Amino acid sequence: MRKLILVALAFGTCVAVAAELPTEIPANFQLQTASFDYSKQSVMVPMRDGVKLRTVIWTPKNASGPMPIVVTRTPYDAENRSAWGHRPVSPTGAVAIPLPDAPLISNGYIRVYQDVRGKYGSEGSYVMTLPLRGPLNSGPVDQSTDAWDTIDWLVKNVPNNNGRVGFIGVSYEGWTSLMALFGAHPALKAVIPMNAYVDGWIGDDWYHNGAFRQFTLEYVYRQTTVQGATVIPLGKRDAYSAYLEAGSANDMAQRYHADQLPAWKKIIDHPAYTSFWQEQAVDKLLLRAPPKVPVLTVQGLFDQEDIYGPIASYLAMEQSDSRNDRNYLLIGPWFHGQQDPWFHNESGSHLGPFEWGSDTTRYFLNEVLLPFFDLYLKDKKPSKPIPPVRAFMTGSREWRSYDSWPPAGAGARKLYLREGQALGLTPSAAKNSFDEYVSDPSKPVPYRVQPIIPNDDADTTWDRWLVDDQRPFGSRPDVLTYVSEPLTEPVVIAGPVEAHLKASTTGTDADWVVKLIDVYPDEVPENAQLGGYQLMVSADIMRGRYRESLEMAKPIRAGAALDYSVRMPNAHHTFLPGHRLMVQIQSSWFPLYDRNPQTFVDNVAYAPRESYRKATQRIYHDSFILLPISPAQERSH
Ligand code: PG9
Repeated sequence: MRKLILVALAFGTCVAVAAELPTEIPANFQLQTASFDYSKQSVMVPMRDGVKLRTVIWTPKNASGPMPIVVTRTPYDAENRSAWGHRPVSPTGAVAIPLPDAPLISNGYIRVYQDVRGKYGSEGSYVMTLPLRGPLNSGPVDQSTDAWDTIDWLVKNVPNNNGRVGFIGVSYEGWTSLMALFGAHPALKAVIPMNAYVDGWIGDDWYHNGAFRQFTLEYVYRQTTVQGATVIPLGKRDAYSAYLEAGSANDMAQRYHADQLPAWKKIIDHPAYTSFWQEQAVDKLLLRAPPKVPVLTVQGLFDQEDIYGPIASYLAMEQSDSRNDRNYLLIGPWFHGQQDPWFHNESGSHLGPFEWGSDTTRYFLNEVLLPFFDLYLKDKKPSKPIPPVRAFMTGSREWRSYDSWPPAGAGARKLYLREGQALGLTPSAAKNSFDEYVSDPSKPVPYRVQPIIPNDDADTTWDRWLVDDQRPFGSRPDVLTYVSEPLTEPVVIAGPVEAHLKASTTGTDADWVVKLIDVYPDEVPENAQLGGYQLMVSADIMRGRYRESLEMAKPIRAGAALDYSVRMPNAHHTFLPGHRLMVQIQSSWFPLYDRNPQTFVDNVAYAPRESYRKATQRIYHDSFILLPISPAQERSH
């Protein structure tokens, strides 16, 4: 604070002079840490190319012997990532550290977070999901070498460690965890990739079956305009109207200069499943270089960002797990990362209006995560053997254990779309019968009820959208709805769902969206909100131009009835008696996915305004959904 002091000068005049009192903030305040049950330090760890990565290390003080180290490598700020919202500084590590880590810090683990190169406190260049060294990366380093160098430094420099290291992380961090498996350091003994990004084209963040997820614009902008993070100045409360006004995905990016961002360009300039995507698909890489380290993969059934990758990478690793004792899978009823409360601070007892009957997050942390790390990082035998697969079943709301995924005995059963908007186990007798709708790109089907709040707005509910009630959409004239009779017996599905459509369009390109829905009875006594609710159990989109080849787009023959297969996410669900099965079909899911102009253009992301045209779509009644019907025998132990 400024203070005026009157100074009398020799000539008797008075002049006002500004002087400052000393600041009350000490230059070097020493935090009282003597009573803390952990120590925390931030160090710069050198990589082989001289780049130093900021690394935050939490060490419990009261451990009885040498401790294992658990590492997360993140693009989301190691310092902030390792602080827990309600009491980031506390003498008790289990209070100060994010909840998922509390069991670790209280059970004698050293916990480490590191900024990946080029982000936040780390030096070096940032490349989004930097590919492994090879055809897509001619440099000397990648995330596998950074993981190796980090592990090497930690085991040599962190006092009182037991020489064993585990990796864990959600999404991008799940991907960096998987990267540590390639050419793994001998001290890496266990990895838990959660909701990991695995294949950006088939079914994770950027594309689903070739349809572009333009909603990722906010993410790319946030992560790649500055070394930290910043928010796109969208200027709209309803993303639907923002994207519709703009035009194509690239028109939208241009409005915010995001078309200058190299990561954005790279994604939209590789619209087909060419070597660019195939060479970095982690499941394919794992098939080529099977890991020897035990891995526990975590998949969310309602993961709105990476619903494909985790099970895909689990299946790839399963190929080399000949004794079925090294490759584990956990499937929970979670949105993206819900089981890691740092991201959302939400309990795992519910999702939207769905109550699971127990806190599935606590179950994960205490019954799965800790026993897994204890076994492989401490040689501590679990009280019960760890089953290869544990999965929460939605509908019946229970945990089940299996030897493999999909569970043995699951058999594919065809569910046909029939006349009269019905579903049945036998195909329609009528030849060439169909239903049709007009898909109009100037009025695309919203993927949620408007206003669609942008992801970066504080009150976004993006993470819950996969459990939105589908009722508002079925009544649109551009959405076809097929529904079964009420079930008299439970129908259990466990595994991947696939739609086989026979369809035609009057355009030369088309998107096909298929939703498998559980329709609740009109009234649900224990939860009134669920009366008549339409819950998506598995749903996805495919871009028709990739019907014949994922690698090369081809125009669709207008008017021809052609076969399309739509790969859909895995489900683990019981349709209970009294419930009905429903299938909805439509040709847009906006603005999550960019609009298909319905006229073939080179790259949909740059479609000119005049290419967007209405088209009449027909769905023939020999179309069917392949359901992984399961006897779902629980493994006994
Ligand atoms: N789904 C986010 C992401 C992963 C990988 C690449 C880009 C984005 C994430 O939550 O980290």
